[in-house]
Amino acid sequence: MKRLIKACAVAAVLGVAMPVTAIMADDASTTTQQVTEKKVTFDIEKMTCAMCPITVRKAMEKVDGVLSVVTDYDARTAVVTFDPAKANVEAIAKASEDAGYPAILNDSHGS
Ligand SMILES: [Cu+2]
Repeated sequence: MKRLIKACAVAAVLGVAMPVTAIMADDASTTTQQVTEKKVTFDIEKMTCAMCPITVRKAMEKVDGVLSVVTDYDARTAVVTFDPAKANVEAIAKASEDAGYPAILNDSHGS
């Protein structure tokens, strides 16, 4: 009796695990195909008033290949989405620095 129950439990685990694996693999391939843009977060410590994030955003948006800039004044961050074929982290950080706001790449947010 006990053996039967064990076999059922194994089958149940396999039955659950297999579809999950399939879904994960599907997600991964979808993500890989869509990597035509990159998203990075910069820490911009010098943002000291409500106007600063706007200045930073405008400076970063001028960089060719930058698709979107979302600045967060409270967190002192700028989340930048860009086309890696046209723009790069260095160019975006420099644009911000030139505007008076040195931007430091924040890796902890992932990409
Ligand atoms: Cu300001």
